[in-house]
Amino acid sequence: MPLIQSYLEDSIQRYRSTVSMRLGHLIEAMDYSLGGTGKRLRPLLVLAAGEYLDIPAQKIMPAACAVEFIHTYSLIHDDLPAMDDDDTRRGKPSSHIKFGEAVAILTGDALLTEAFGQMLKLNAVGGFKPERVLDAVESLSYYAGVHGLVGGQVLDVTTESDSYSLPEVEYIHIHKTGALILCSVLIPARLSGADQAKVDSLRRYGEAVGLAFQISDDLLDSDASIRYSREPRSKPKPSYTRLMSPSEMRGKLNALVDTATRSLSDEGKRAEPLRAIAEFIRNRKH
Ligand code: GRG
Repeated sequence: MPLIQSYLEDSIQRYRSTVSMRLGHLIEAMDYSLGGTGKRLRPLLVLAAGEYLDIPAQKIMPAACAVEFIHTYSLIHDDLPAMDDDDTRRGKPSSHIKFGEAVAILTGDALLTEAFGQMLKLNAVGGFKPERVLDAVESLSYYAGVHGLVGGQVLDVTTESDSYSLPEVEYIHIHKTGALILCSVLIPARLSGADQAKVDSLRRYGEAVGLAFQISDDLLDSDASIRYSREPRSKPKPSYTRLMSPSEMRGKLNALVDTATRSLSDEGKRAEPLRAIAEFIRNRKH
């Protein structure tokens, strides 16, 4: 965590020292939204998958930073009045409350764009071959874009139903929440050219913890099933809470975490950070 924090701070400092002073408020807004109570789950997954594949953390920090940039942009945009309309995020006023909607939208845009700039540093910082970096960039654009995060969010905000089915809810969550989590463990695999068995185990792990994380989020959020933002207020939103009792959700969460840890069962000590993250998701209180 201190490694991730200091890499993010250094990156912000580099933007600050290289842009015109007239853009200081953009960098301040990027810094502001990256800060606060963020758990850094996705960059931690990048480093943990790196450990699993024997990649030193220092070499993949730009990828860890890139997934946190994309996650943070998605939070900023999700909080906007046109989407979830949330006034607070990471324990403080949301970006659009603090900086206004236009700057918040552009701050999200900047983080999304700069995420790909960070990925391109993997050659110079990590010594990864350009073709491996391109493989990793391909994964990031796939899972952050139409086939992943953005696609899932579009379905989340445009699907209106009083009775979501379980497949509908899972489809949205696998894309909106799960895709970037899965991508975080696949990027190190693409960078290192890992063998198929390792890629398969990371994929099974990433898919399971991605969905487990959403269920844990719904369990912690007593308002998970209600859409407050748009009129009419209190519309149902796609959530496990509408379809399962808390104990059924807990059972599914446990099964997914077990699947995740089982997928790493032959891997010994190198898999410990990934196992610890899966257990954190099982037991999280925040
Ligand atoms: C705007 C394209 C776009 C996507 C938005 C992030 C998102 C998609 C929606 C947020 C709604 C939400 C609460 C989803 C549940 C899962 C989730 C992404 C929770 C927030 O992630 P954490 O808990 O946040 O990892 P921190 O702040 O700890 O990084």
